[in-house]
Amino acid sequence: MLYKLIYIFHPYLSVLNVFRYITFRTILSTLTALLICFVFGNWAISRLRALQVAQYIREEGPPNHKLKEGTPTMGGCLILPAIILSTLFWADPRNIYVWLLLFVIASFGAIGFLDDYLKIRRKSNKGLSGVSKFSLQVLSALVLALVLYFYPGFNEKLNLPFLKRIHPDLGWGYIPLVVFIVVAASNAVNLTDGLDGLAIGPLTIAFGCYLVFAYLAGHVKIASYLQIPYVAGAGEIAVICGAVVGAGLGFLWFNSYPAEVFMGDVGSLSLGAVLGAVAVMTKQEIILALVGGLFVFEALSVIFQVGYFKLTGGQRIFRMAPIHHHFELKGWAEPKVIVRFWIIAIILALVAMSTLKLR
Ligand code: 57M
Repeated sequence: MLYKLIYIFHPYLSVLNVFRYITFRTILSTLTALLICFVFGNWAISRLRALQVAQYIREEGPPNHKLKEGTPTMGGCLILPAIILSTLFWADPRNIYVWLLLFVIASFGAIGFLDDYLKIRRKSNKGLSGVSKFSLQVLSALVLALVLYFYPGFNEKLNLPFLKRIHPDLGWGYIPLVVFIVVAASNAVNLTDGLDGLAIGPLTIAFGCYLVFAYLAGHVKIASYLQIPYVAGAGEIAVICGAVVGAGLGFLWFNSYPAEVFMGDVGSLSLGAVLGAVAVMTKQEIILALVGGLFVFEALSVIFQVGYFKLTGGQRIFRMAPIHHHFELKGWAEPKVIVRFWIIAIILALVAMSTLKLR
C-alpha cells in the first residue's frame, strides 16, 4: 500500500518509477521484514519473558532439552507482524493472492496462538485438542481452496516436475488436494520445529526458492520460455516470499543455537501453511515435496515411528521421532544436526530449481 502512495508521485519524480518493479519491491520487503525483526527482536523477547510466555519441556525428551526450560516461546508474534507489515507496505493491494496469503497467515497464526496460549496457561503440553486443531486447519484451508477454485482464470491443472506436457486436470478434486497440501505443510513444519533454527532455516530456503518460482510464473515471457504455467499476478507472491525470507533471517538471528526464543505454534503452523499456499498459487504444488523435502522427511519419520510403535506394541524404528531427536540421541551435538539438516534443505531446493530446466 505504501508503494502505491509513493508511486502516485512518479510523474513529478521519475526515480519513483523503480517502485513499479517487482524485483525492487521484493528486495524492499525482504529488508523491511528483516529490519523489523532486528529492531523489535530484543524488545519482543523481553516482553515474552515478562509475560512469562515460557516453554514447557517434556520429561521424556533428549536430556539436553531440559536446559531449554523457560526459554520464551511464541516468537511467531514477532515473525508474523513483520511479514504482514512488510507485505502491506510493498505488495500490490489489488492483487487477490496478497489477501489470500494474508488470510492464511492470520488464520493459521490464530490457531497456533490459541494452542500456545492454552499450553502456557496450563503450564503443560496440552494445548488445543488434536481434533479441534485439525478441524480449524481444514476449515481455513478449505476457504482458501474454494476461493482459488472459483476465482476466474485460476486453473486446477497440475504441473508435474520433469514432465512438461502432462497436466492432469483434477476438476473439483483440486479442492481436497489444496486442503491436503496446506494442512500437511503446516503440520510438517510444526513437527520439524524441535531444535534451534531447525524449522526457520529450511523455511527461509524454501521461501527463497518459491520467491524465484513466483517471479518466473508471473512473467508471461519467461513462463512461456521455461514452459511453466503462467499465473497472472503471481509476481506479487514473490514480494510476500521476500517478506518471509527477511523475517525468517531476522528471527534466525535470535533463534540460532543457543536459542533466545522459539517461534511457537503461532509461527510454525502459520509459516508451514503459507508455504503450502504459495506452492498452490504458483502452480508448483507437487515440487513442494522436494523443496520442502526436509519437512516431508520429518513428518514421515513420525508416521512410521508411531505406526510401528502401535503395530508392535511399543517397539521403535528410530531412537525417537521426529528424526532430529534420533540423531541427537545417537550423540550428534545439536548444532551439528541443525546445520546438516540445513545442508540437506539447500541441496533439495537446488534440485527443485533444476526442474525448471530439466523437463
Ligand atoms: C511440536 N515441539 C517441540 C516450541 C516450538 C506425534 C508426536 C511425534 C508429536 C510431536 C510433537 O508434538 N511435535 C510438535 C514440536 C517443542 O517446541 C515448541 O513447539 C513449537 C513448535 N510447535 O516453537 O515452542 C520443543 O522443541 C524444542 N525446540 C528447540 N528449539 C526450537 O527452536 O529446542 C523447539 C524450537 C521445545 C524444545 O525442546 O520444548 C517438541 O518437540 O515438543 N512429539 C514429539 O516431538 C515428541 N516425540 C515423541 O513423543 N516421539 C515418540 C513417538 C512414539 C511418538 C517416540 O519416538 O518415542 C518429542 N518431543 C519432545 N521431547 N520435546 C519427545 C521428546
